[in-house]
Amino acid sequence: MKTLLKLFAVAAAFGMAPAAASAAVAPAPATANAAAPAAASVPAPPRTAPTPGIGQPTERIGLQPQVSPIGEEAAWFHDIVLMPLITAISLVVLALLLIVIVFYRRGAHPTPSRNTHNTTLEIVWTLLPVLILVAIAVPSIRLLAHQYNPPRADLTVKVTGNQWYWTYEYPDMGVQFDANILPDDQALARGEPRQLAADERLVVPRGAVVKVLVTSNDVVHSWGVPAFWVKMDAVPGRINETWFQAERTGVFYGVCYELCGARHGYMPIAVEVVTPAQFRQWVASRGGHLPGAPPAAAAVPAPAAAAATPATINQSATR
Ligand SMILES: [Cu+2]
Repeated sequence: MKTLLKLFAVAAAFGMAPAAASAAVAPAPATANAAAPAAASVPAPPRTAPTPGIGQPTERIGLQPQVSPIGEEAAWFHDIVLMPLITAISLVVLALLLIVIVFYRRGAHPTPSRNTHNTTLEIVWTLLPVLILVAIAVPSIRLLAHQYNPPRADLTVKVTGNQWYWTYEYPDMGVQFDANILPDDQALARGEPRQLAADERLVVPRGAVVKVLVTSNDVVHSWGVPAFWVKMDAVPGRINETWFQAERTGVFYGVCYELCGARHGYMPIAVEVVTPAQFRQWVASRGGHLPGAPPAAAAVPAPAAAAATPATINQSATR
């Protein structure tokens, strides 16, 4: 008995019994120690999977579903104003042609009219096209005005075209990376469309007004995303500006829209729209910092970073 007690005391002194007990209850201490250095670098939020039929071309006829206010206005202009008008004009012209072909052919109408002037008719066919053009001009110019009068930007992104990949930079956040096309097998393995998937995505928060500065390092490229109704030439030696505001989360694809060389068709654009919290986590995972926050914020886990930073991003999220 004495020896047993002695043995137990020795074991306790070496911390064997408590250690075994805690290991049995919770293996956490060991993993916690291992995870401690990793906590400094924030893990990236999980990659969003694309939504079928959204943000990528499908077999449907018409524009891609629009997810920005400008896109919705432009789609309305296209679907409600332009397409019906074009269809109506085409049908009227076709009907006039058919009437002439059927009723005014030589067989049916052997003696042609000698009339050369008809004032009423001339006024009508001059005035009618003018009125139609004015009717188109009003929503058209209004759309242009909205496009070129952006709201205050919540976020600035610089996009640089290269032969044949894109460089993305968040100048206010200290984040920069290149985006290359994903090979077909990798794209399909990730559930992404081939030729449109990129190894790196431009990540932006939902609802934020994103100012996009577009330039090029070599030849003229063009950066655009159809679902946002945004497209801008990337011209070497010049910085063009455009903007978009994505109203829903998801992945939205585009391509280079300017013939720029042999691999022009292989520089896709993938934009991932995430929630503001996920965006903060993503910025931290890239070692970046939100505007106004010290660069050290990169070392702070996401929830703390979220609490510490004012809501400079995505103030217009409620729109
Ligand atoms: Cu290009």
